[in-house]
Amino acid sequence: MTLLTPFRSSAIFTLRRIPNPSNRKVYTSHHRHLTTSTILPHLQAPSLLEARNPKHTSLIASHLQEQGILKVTLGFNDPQSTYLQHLIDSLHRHHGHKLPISHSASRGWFWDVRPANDNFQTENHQARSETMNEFPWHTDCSYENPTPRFFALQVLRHDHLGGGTLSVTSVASLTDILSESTRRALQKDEFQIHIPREFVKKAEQKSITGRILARSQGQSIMRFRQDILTPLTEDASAALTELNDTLKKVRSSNHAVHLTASDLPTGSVILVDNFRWLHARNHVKDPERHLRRVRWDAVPFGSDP
Ligand SMILES: O=C(O)CCC(=O)C(=O)O
Ligand SMILES: [Fe+2]
Repeated sequence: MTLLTPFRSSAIFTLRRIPNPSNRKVYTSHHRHLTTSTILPHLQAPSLLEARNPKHTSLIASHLQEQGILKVTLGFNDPQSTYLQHLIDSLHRHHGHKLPISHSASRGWFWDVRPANDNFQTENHQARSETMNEFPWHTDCSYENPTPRFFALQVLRHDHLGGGTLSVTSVASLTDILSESTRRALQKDEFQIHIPREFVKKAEQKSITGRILARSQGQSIMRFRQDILTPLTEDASAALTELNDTLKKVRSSNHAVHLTASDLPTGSVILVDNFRWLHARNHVKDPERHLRRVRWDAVPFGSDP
């Protein structure tokens, strides 16, 4: 059985104040009282069978389409991420999502986000997701085109020492507070996006050039990671400065949702539209914190006006 329950946690007050990115009604009739404010949809998956249950997978697909973010609580142990494997396969078969790209033959679709001192998942290279560092606001794989539209994080062990809080902010609310000239400049192909060394696939291609902000299906979408961006014009540079200044303020504003370990405890999964939400995490304190990540449905950025 799939239950649609409001997100009950200490974060609910903050969550209620987040504008709905799609500005559309998000709940069915008996939940209509919730439509004026967006909260993180929360589903239960009592067993692995839910990942192939048409009702459950359709709800997931529609929440990803509408709010672009949701949480699922797994009612069973899933150390191999079989729920996400089956779920993404169902989204592919029945809802048109493209399958993930494998990281490697042995690890397949999945990547472990976990502090590591050795045994890195890329040979001889520690990825930033293998550190305890804070990650500033970003979208995943902004240097890739096509770019994965969705990602999910399964919490295998939450941070037991109070670190590793995941924050999210919607592109819709972010663009609302940017000036018109900045919005316009961010939509021009005047940004060089450097491909981090460990992700360069063709030696001759070390960067891509394009826009940071675009429209897709009537909504604002973004790809962004500050440390790999070079503006190519003065307008682009001024726009990037305004965007960075705005993002600095967002963390402590009511535009950001902060998901602590009590919001995303061990056994939860968060699924996110990587084009309509930016995310960040603060410093990890628990060296045993362990998330598993998967990204799927790679599509060209901004090709669908
Ligand atoms: O550790 C987290 O909470 C988020 C990790 C992340 O953003 C990433 O691996 O891209
Ligand atoms: Fe990320």
